[in-house]
Amino acid sequence: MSERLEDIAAAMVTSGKGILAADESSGTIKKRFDSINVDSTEENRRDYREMLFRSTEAMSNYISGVILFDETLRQKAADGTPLVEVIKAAGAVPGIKVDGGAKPMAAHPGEKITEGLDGLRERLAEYYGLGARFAKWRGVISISDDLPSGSAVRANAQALARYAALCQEAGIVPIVEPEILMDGEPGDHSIDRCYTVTETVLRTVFAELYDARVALEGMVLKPNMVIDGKNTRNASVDEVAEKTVRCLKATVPAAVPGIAFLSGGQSDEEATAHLSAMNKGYDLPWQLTFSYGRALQAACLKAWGGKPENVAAGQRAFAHRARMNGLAATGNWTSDMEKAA
Ligand code: 5MM
Repeated sequence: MSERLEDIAAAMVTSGKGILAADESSGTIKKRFDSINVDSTEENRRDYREMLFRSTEAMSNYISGVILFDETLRQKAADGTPLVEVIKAAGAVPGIKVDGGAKPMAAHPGEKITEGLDGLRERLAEYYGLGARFAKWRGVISISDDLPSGSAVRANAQALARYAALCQEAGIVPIVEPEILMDGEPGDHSIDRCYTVTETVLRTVFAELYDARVALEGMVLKPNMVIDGKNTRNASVDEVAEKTVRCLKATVPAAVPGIAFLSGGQSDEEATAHLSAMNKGYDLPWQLTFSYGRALQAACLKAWGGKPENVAAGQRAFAHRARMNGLAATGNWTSDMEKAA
């Protein structure tokens, strides 16, 4: 693989493939394992992720890159092969989550600011040495009638831009992830409120990226879709697709090679249907694909249940979701394919 930022970014958004977000931090993976009554030990986390990365059919056909948590980037498979090598052998690019998590923002009740810039230059150099060729930083934006505040949007956008510039300096492609929460509290916002907030946030993020001298050709954007809140969800697939595409076209420069959505708490099938509708119905200046965590892993996690004898079933579930989303990334998914499977 070539080491130019543009080439790495292009590989991450190859047509018909998308990114597996497997970068759950210790707290989040524990929550996921709690849901299937499995202890979150280092070995169980390794076994689970090894199962995903060794799903050859899914990985080599539909997954362009994998976002890892620090522990996983350093971990070895049961047979001693570094997990990074397992990912590379499947033809996918290894990536690393480098943010230090979203923390309560002082004097801003209900809002968060992502930490982790101190020492980032040194960490990026180490991660490059360990094989990471892209990174991810997530800014979290609350949404309600009154939120977000302008200062929380600006602070998060500036942190994303400073992170992105440091990544590019290190030869690493930054995934820039400003997430407007669909499943936060109160979760009763309309799709039009989500449109307004997403537009403001993306405008602010791209202004900060420009000021920070980030090369747009060497980054990938990971946004939320324009969608109503978890307690008001009823916008149709077509409405979500139309409003999301309109919002992105109004805010994301065509120099950005690709946009890879987060799933944000949508059901597996919703996340797939929305992506497919966007790719099918619109002429787009960038590649539009997925960078799902929950919407790629939920079925697999359940099928596995922490039992070695269920590894094949877990891999089948993951392969199915990966294939459905790979088809959605070219607008070729239909709901009949879910039933047939
Ligand atoms: C996999 O979850 C990622 C990391 O979460 P924490 O740092 O909170 O543990 C998360 O950033 C994820 O990459 C994106 O939100 C996309 O995942 P979903 O589940 O929303 O598709």
